[in-house]
Amino acid sequence: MNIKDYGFDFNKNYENIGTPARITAVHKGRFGIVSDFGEGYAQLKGKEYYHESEMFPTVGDFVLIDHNKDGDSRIIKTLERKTYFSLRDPDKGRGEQVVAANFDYVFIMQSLNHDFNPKRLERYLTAAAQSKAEPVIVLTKADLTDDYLPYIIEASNVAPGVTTCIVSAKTGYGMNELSPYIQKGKTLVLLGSSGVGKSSLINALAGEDIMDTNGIREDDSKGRHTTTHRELIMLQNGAMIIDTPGMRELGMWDVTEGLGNTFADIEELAQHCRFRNCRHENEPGCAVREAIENGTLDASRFESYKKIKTEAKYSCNAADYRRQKELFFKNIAISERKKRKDVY
Ligand SMILES: Nc1nc2c(ncn2[C@@H]2O[C@H](COP(=O)(O)OP(=O)(O)OP(=O)(O)O)[C@@H](O)[C@H]2O)c(=O)[nH]1
Ligand SMILES: [Mg+2]
Repeated sequence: MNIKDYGFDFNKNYENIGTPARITAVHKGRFGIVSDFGEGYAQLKGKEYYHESEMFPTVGDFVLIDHNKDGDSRIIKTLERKTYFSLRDPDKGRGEQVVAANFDYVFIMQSLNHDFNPKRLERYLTAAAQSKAEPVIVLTKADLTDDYLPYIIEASNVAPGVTTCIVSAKTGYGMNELSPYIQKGKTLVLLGSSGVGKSSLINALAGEDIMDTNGIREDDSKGRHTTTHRELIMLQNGAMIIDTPGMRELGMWDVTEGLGNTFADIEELAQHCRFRNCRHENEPGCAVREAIENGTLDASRFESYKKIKTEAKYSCNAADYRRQKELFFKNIAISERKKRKDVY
């Protein structure tokens, strides 16, 4: 096994710090890893992570470890991320959760039944745009409908220029459309609600049942939250896929940058408003309102933009709040340690 096969391509020589590894799974307090020593488990080295505020690793991260052949290795350092995807962490209230890192493509998945929802698609796209990786819309369970066209039209309205693939893991329909993304050394992350068929897609690509899957509720097509932790899997051809649990709610996190890509048309229009701080409400010379009135901009699309922008603002403030809080407690810990040192 060679860590380069897992996409490790840092130029820097880390030999005197530790062994490079990639995080393949995140469990409670323990991480699945691969390195030149093979597969194993690792835990965080307390000093670096709890006192020197190293970035907590997530699935897909490249890290440096102190290899231990007899038990769990120690993770010393998280290396810089090329791409990452983060959400507001529902367990931590306002905390940020980095869902996955260092992927080349984001598969935004919805199924062609009750799950299809253009508004949700818009929200995922915004977060994907912020990740800096290439988004691909994957509409699953093609075998459940005879007419894909309305879905393709809706998806392309929300995401002009983003590739949409229609697939069925059950019949194999459209699976070859995904091959440009399933390439040796490349990593992709699957995002989508519970039950859309993320794990089933991996099984279909792998040609065997490596992931657990579960039936959805008949009445409303909701999934059963089968996948419970994030995991990176390498396929036979050397492509890597990160499976994620279905997310109940996609919170937005610091998405102001991503907004510009998904709503580029609105941001462009706003440049032509008479006032630079135009709120696009009742101001004279507002190019956005004018576009809505003459029908070139969809009013509901503008509503989504406003809503996401408000959430993003809230999230940015939340990030700031959390940083302040962490700093506060860190300072207390440092002064406590100093006091103890002084006493002894
Ligand atoms: N008809 C049909 N059913 C599918 C297809 N793909 C998956 N399913 C079914 O959808 C259900 C949910 O699939 P999973 O792969 O477990 O969904 P998931 O997105 O991984 O769900 P979570 O792990 O809960 O997030 C299972 O019963 C699958 O058999 C498909 O292409 N067609
Ligand atoms: Mg799953």
